[in-house]
Amino acid sequence: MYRQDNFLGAKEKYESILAKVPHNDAAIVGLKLCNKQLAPKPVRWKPFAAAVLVAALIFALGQFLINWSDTGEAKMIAAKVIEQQDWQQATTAHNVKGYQAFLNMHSESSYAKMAEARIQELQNNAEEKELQSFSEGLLSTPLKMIAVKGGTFYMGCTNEQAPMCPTDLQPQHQVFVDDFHLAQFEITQSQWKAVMGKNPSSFKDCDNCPVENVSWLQVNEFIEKLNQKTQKSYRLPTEAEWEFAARGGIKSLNSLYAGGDRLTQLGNFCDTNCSLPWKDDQQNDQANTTVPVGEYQPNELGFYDMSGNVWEWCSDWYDTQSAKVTYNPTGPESGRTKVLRGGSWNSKAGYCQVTGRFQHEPDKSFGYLGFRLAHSAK
Ligand SMILES: [Ca+2]
Ligand SMILES: [Ca+2]
Repeated sequence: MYRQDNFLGAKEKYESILAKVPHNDAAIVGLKLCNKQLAPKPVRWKPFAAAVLVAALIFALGQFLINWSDTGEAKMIAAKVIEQQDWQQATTAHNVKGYQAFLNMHSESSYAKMAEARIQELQNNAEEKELQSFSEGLLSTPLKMIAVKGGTFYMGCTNEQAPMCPTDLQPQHQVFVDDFHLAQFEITQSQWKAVMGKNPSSFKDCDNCPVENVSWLQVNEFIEKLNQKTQKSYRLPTEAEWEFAARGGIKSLNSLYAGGDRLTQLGNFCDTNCSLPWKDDQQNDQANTTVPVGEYQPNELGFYDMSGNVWEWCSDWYDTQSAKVTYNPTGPESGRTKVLRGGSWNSKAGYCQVTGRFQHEPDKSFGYLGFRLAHSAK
């Protein structure tokens, strides 16, 4: 500022001299010098541009960092936290609506498959609640009917049944059965007596042993009388229903016998105690003839003695198996013999496999033939 004032003062002085003496060379040179010094300074563009560029770069970097934090790892972490919170909410609610809402929001989540499985499980449970097991109290011993949720299965000679696969179990074929009820135990002597009055069994004095020595026709008389008493519609199971239940239904573990692979724990067959020529010399099930129902282990659905004790009449006429896929098959329209399933105290182990089949004319009765009851779900 000081220098500017000096140059202004000098400039006025030189101008004053030149006004009087226009050709004064010293004043002319002095005025030029003053004008040069007083002229506005040009803008220094280079440093300014560099500063602007640096500022812009810093701004851009800031923006990049802000954007990176929004779209990168931070965003992923935030999404995971939300997903975890939503999953926790769904599992706390534990209902179809909650898991469905979770799936709608997080279809790609690692919990998605679990959510789908839980929805399926909840829906199945809801259906099972509608299909209740029940007890028939009119008989001396309550008749417990287990609800069997319907489904699809391969009937006949499936891989695990290889130890005994006669031609009438082949080929395995797909079958669908609807919901139904099946008696937890073979019908006992006391239950038979409560309806029919007499006990036809060969091995008497055992109220809780299965009734045997009953023909298919006699069994149907029993059912008719029971239905009159109870105003229900009991019936024999179809062969497909029987096998589906013996295999454990939708809970099947694909065992050789009903409930497992060790027959001595599951049922009474012709073991070392048996007096018949085909007895098994290696295995001991602790029983010679019939035993009270429910003494061995149950299968996946809670049914007892579907392997062994007494053969069980089914509603079907006997036929060889068909390769066709079938829905609620009921067997041929007519025939000579009726189907029996599951083996008995006098059978080889192989007949006690869940596929074990036998047949008799409907009017025949023997000490190894009994039955259990079925009831349609609707
Ligand atoms: Ca036995
Ligand atoms: Ca049986």
